[in-house]
Amino acid sequence: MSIKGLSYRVTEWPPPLHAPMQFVLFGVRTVPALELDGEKVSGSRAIMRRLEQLAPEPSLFPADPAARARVEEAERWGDEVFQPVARSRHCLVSSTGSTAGSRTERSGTPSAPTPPTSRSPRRCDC
Ligand SMILES: N[C@@H](CCC(=O)N[C@@H](CS)C(=O)NCC(=O)O)C(=O)O
Repeated sequence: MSIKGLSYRVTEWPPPLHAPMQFVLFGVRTVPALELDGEKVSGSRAIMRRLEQLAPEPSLFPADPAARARVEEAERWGDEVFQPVARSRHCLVSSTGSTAGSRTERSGTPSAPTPPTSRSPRRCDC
C-alpha cells in the first residue's frame, strides 16, 4: 500500500491469536487480510489484485504478459503448493520480546523488524 501511495493502518495479532481473530473478523483463519471501507479481502493474491484495481499505478505486476504469467504462476505455486506444506508443520521461531502476546498497530510506512530479544522457542502456524 506504501508503493501505491495509499494510507493504511496495520493491526498485527501475535500467533496463536491471529487465526481465531482472523476468523472472527474475516471469516478465514489466515493472515493477511484487508478491510476497505467495510469491504473484506483475504489473502495476498486477492489483496494485490484489489489494490491494482484501486490504484493501477505503479503496478505490482510486470507489464510484459509473459513475465506477468510467470509471476502469477510463482504466486499460485507458493499459495497452493508450498504454503500448505509449511502450514502443516510446526515450526520454531524466536519470541519477539515485548510485543509477544500483545496486539500491535501502526500506520504508514512499515518500520524495520524488531530484533528478537529472547530465544524462547514458540510454535507457529505459518
Ligand atoms: N499464501 C497465503 C498464506 C496465508 C497463510 O497461510 N498465512 C499464515 C501466516 S504466514 C496463517 O495465517 N496461518 C494460520 C493458519 O493457517 O491457521 C497468503 O499469502 O495469503
